[in-house]
Parts: sequence; C-alpha cells; structure tokens
Amino acid sequence: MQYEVIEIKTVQTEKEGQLSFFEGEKTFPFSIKRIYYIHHVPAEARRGAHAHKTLEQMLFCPYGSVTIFLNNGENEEEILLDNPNIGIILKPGLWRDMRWNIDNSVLCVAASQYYDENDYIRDYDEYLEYIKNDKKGEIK
Ligand code: T46
Repeated sequence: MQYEVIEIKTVQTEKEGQLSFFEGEKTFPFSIKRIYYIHHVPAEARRGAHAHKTLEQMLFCPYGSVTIFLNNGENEEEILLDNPNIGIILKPGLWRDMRWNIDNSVLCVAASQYYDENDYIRDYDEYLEYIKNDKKGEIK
C-alpha cells in the first residue's frame, strides 16, 4: 500500500517536555504548499471517505489519538496515530477514513498542493473505477 510511517525528529529539551520538528524537503518527499489541522472533533466521529488523485500528504497527531483507515481497492490497513513523534505519508490514490478515538484530538496535515476540490474522489464506486483505469495506465 502506498504509504510510509515516519518518525518525526524529536528532542528531549532541557526544559520539561519534548520538541518535535520537521524541515521541509529534508523530511518530506514533496514541498509543502499547505498546512491544515482538524480539531474540536468529538470521540467516535469519523471523517474522510475520499481519495486524492494527485495530492501527497503527511498526517500527524500532536495531541490525542486518531485512527487512519486506508484502502487501495483491494486491501485495507489501519494506522494508529497516538504519538506526536509519528507521521504517515500518504501517496495519491488511497481511499481514507479517519476515526477520532479521543475528544479533541488534533490531526495536522502537510500537503503537496493548494486546496482543490477537483482533486478529490468522494464516491467509492467512482474511486474503484478510477483506480481500475489508473492500473491500466489510462490515467496520468
Ligand atoms: C484529507 C483528510 C486527512 C478547505 O476549504 N480547505 C482545505 O485545505 C481543506 C483540507 C478543506 N477545506 C474545506 C472543504 C470542505 O468544505 O473544508 C471542508 C471539510 O473538508 P473535508 O470534508 O474534505 O474534511 P475531511 O476531514 O474529511 O478531510 C480532510 C482533507 O479534506 C483531506 O484532503 O486527506 O482531511
């Protein structure tokens, strides 16, 4: 499946606590055009239910716990983001859902492109058709 779990560099600081950071193209396989974050979400809420045609993203959860469900039309995998030091890079073409496990968890996303609704596929049957054509090399 087209994703990668990465460890976000983290230092134990002299003052209490830890500090995590990432540095543009040193950390990412793409240059960041947009950052957004999702917050004030109650536990058990689900979001997502879409795929992206070209967008690459890095998701991380600096506070709380969010499960990411990935589906490539054949297999499903789930990744638990409950540690601020862990991120997940999602390649284009993956169907994703997110579930909030704890009230007010924050999901942050660094994205390779500006917001463009035309990049979304929000219908699952349309998604299956899209990846079928993609595999035949008809989409580029
Ligand atoms: C994704 C997951 C992880 C904007 O106006 N600008 C933006 O940059 C974004 C991301 C969204 N929006 C608008 C579009 C919708 O009217 O915000 C509204 C909610 O978006 P959506 O329902 O797509 O939110 P999620 O949480 O289902 O999905 C979001 C991202 O949209 C998506 O790219 O991969 O987080």
